[in-house]
Amino acid sequence: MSRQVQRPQLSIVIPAYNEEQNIGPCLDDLMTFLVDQEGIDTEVIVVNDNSVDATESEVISRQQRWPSIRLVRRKPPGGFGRAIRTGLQFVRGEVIIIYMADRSDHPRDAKRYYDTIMEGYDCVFGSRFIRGAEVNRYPRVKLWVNRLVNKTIQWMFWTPMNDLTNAFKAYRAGVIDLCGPYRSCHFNITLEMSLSALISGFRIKEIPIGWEGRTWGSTNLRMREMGRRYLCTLLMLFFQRVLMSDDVVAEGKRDPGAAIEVFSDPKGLETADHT
Ligand SMILES: Nc1nc2c(ncn2[C@@H]2O[C@H](COP(=O)(O)OP(=O)(O)OP(=O)(O)O)[C@@H](O)[C@H]2O)c(=O)[nH]1
Ligand SMILES: [Mg+2]
Repeated sequence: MSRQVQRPQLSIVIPAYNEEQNIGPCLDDLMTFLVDQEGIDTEVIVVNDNSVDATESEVISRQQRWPSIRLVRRKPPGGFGRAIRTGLQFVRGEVIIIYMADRSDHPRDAKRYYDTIMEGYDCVFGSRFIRGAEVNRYPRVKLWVNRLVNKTIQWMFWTPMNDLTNAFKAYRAGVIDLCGPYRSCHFNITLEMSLSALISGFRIKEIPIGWEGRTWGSTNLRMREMGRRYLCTLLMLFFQRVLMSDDVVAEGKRDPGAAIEVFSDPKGLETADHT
């Protein structure tokens, strides 16, 4: 007898690397609020990338209380983008949120994302830099680089959205299917996901969010190593937008079941089957 897996309302992908002190409270806060309090049928997929600490056991210890917490272990090579891409292969929900393990994001914003998608939007992009946002402990140099990069993106893509490099965003599952498969291996996936949805013409809402700088552990984002990767992704999408936006928009609207294989049977009659 085949086991029917019911589709959860919401899938949350959490990449985690050496977050033993953060991942437990992160899951507790998220599940207590979304599942126990708000009653949203939520699955969480934690993607552990060769952590050398107790990240995995912290996740496993929460699975008895919340069986919809799933743990995915990747083989090397690691990388933020690779972890998100792996997580996206496991999701089953209609709405997908990318969420950080270091407790920088707020569960209440995840709920607001979910509600906004339910209103009819395809994507929700949180911004830490619009009225109503609340940001604490943002490292100064990083903030300066962030503002410069996002200003450049606004100018290149002619968009008012001003925090496209932040990973914490929500997408309807269909958007991920139509814009993917993604190729970025590192933090540049944040741009690949957000900008490809933007240039494909999906309905996106930007809302203010809260953000907390980490209080335990160390950053995995090495700005010097990431610069060339961000630049490459940015230029690729910029040229797609400038030189072939008609194709990009058409791809975003395509019907995934549009191709059929045609067979001819022995009687000479043609039959068709969906691929
Ligand atoms: N699986 C996996 N997760 C990662 C990897 N790199 C980062 N992460 C996770 O991705 C999230 C964001 O990484 P951070 O190191 O916090 O990067 P950041 O937010 O730019 O840096 P901070 O200012 O320190 O917060 C965290 O939950 C990390 O545990 C990786 O290579 N693999
Ligand atoms: Mg962080």
